[in-house]
Amino acid sequence: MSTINFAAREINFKVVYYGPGLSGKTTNLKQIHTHVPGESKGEMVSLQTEDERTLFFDFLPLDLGKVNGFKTRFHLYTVPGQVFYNASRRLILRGVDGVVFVADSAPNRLRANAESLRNLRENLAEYDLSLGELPYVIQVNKRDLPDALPLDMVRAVLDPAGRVPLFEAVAQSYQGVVEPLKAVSKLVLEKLSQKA
Ligand SMILES: Nc1nc2c(ncn2[C@@H]2O[C@H](COP(=O)(O)OP(=O)(O)OP(=O)(O)O)[C@@H](O)[C@H]2O)c(=O)[nH]1
Ligand SMILES: [Mg+2]
Repeated sequence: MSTINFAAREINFKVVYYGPGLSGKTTNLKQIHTHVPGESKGEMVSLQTEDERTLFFDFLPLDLGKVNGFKTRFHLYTVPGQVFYNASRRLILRGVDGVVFVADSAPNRLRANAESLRNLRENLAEYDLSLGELPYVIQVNKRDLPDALPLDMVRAVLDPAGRVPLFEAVAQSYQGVVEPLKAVSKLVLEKLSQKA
């Protein structure tokens, strides 16, 4: 749910990077943080385990320009992908405006992708939200893996109807990182203007 601060002429949005463990959600935020110019970004906060798995979330605030004189501030979050952190995942989805689903191209993660998507739907339902009504894009990450699954196979599992914008990525090389963020933020802004 976007919040508007009229005094500061600022609109805040929340975008959540969701997906199975180790699919590359944190890597997306790190890469964005590395490449975005200093004046557009705030501090990145990462709460992680000793082995760099996300424990609660990562957070990165980004300014993505002005709309009708209002500064648009996007709050990017990742969820912890490990199955047993579902309470955190659900909490992080509170007030979400848009979702980037980060899928893993590794053959042995096809099922984990599908399970994470099912878990996302379930957790959204707790807030009476559904993917059909939410700005939502898919990033198929780790396209550099020599045994990466064919894109069509990943799509068949995650979006059989072919309705969701889908982007290939090698997040650790910053390939395909900006496109899904741009696409989801555009959808979020469009949705806001429809409401206005
Ligand atoms: N080959 C390959 N490895 C990647 C890519 N992107 C990320 N990785 C690696 O995948 C591993 C997991 O990346 P993270 O970004 O920590 O994954 P995560 O989704 O945040 O994992 P959780 O926090 O446990 O949910 C790291 O070793 C990354 O370097 C990619 O495009 N290709
Ligand atoms: Mg992580």
